[in-house]
Amino acid sequence: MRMRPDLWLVAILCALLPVAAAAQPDRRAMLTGAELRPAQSLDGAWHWSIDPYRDGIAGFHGGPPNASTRRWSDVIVAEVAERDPAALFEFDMQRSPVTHLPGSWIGHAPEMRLYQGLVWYQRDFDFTSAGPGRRTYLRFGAVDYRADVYLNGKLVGSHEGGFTPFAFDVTDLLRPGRNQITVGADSARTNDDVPPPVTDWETYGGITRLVSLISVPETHIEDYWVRLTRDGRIAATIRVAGGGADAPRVRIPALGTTILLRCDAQACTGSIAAPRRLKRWSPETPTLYAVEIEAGGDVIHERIGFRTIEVRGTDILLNGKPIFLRGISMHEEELGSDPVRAMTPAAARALLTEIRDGLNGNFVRLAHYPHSEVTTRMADELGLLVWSEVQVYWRVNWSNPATLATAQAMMTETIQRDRNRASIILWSVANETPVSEARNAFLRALIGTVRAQDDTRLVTAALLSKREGKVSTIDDPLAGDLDVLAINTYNGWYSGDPLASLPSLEWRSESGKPMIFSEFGADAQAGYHDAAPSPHKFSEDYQADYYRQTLAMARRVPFLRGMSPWILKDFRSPRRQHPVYQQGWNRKGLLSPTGERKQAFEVLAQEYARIRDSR
Ligand code: GCB
Repeated sequence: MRMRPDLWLVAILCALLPVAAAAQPDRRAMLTGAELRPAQSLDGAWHWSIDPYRDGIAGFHGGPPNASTRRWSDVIVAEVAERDPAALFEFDMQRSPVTHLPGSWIGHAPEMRLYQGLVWYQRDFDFTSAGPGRRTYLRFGAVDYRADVYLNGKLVGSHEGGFTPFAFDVTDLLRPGRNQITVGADSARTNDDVPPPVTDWETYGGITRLVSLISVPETHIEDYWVRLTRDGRIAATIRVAGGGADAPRVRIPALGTTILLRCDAQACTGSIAAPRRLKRWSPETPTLYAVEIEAGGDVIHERIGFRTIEVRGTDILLNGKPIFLRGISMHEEELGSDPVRAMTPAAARALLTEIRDGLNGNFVRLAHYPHSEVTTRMADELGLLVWSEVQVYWRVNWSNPATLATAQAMMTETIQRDRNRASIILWSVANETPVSEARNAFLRALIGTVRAQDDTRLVTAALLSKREGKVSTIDDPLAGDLDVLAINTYNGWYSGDPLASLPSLEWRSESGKPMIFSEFGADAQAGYHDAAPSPHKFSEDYQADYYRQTLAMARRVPFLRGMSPWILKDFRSPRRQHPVYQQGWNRKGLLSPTGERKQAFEVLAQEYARIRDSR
């Protein structure tokens, strides 16, 4: 039987496709500090169109997509259709609805509220040459979960992960005048992805952080890290792209200090003894220094704080002094009845100020994935210590090397983006992951990734504990690999323990390491008061009493060095469907979605004032 000529063509194209993919230039770049560079913002109005069957990615028999469904084609559909009566298009991005980015698609239209899958975005922009000897990068703060990026009809590259930045060198793809950018954002995930499909938070698919075009000199700073080491030196490491740079250096004008760097094939490094007049960053004095990082003709203007963090026995030492972490956990969700995960500086400031000034806190756990750079920079400025974590949550596919590689890439992108932030003291590799050999090996490899890239911070993970009667122990074999142990515990909420019995619960640990309660909490519907002697679950009274009793328990744990109860604000979670109390929200917030304080807020605030004043 003879094959139809058009199918031959498809077969040949399919055979060539892997070769074409392999021949794609690798345009990826880290571009640390990208948000500090002058940029052409591509935020604002974008067209969007759903593609639930992914017709824009592949034809329905596999193979390349049909021209009639290829959303990323460099055409103006209406013009082509006008000229050619036989032209067939089953999309028209330029006439599709418009939304304002960044922000998840759950806010685009009511029917998008629970959409999971592929959404196409497109916009035009004008570009005038960046000038000779310059490179231009297209940079995204985050696209949740997978992104395929096309410029003027060509695939530029892809990214997976949802919460970390990525940039592509698009110098040779830009044209003077009108350019067209198309992004396929796909939120669907499997157990091979990180996080897996089942979590306890909203997915917030889409382009959720800033999009920009950044032009830099041919020789430019790709990555930099300036920090105070535990032996009292200000050290700098920078990586330069685009050929050798003359005399790379780091200047801190307020200290009258210049660090001259020497380069080898990998990086340029240098250090000096920290000057005596250096004011160390701390929650009480969050001093940030203007720092200029220079290589060749490229300069980055940073603001960096200097502090040390280490562990001695069961103590956590900040700048050499024991510290207790008075914290709270937080999801990336702005205050308001209809959040779309658009974290502006004002939104981050409002949340973090409630922690610092409202709760008398000095610490925030940014759960369960890397939060926006806006938030970590705001924490630097406001003086909040930060726990930063990657979304290795509950059950990912521990035995799949590709899943591990994804988690390692996320960790690397997070560390490279944020290791200049003094506020971040803890990298967390996982949350509530059930113990198994495969899981232990996976997490040990991930801990190795962290330690290889940052020897100035502490490594932790939120672990499960074992309870027998009134005694809880930490029997997780990972404890030996971590600097700080962290425990999520919900006695009195998920267990039937009467609240009055909580203070008599005991905690034991053989590890000799500091422990923090990374979570405890109870749901309360703001405004539901139940003054009965035994208030019901979901009332503010129950939550407040739960806090009183759990805090009484915490006071008796000798090796406890901090806590980040669950959670600052109610957050969207599709698994929470009690029609009276939850309506799609996890109600363990101390604040309602719009920021009203529940009774328990004051209970925790008083405890933190007591701890602060007793030290
Ligand atoms: C946990 C999880 C967190 C959940 C929380 C809860 O242990 O780490 O993601 O939201 O419990 O409310 O059940």
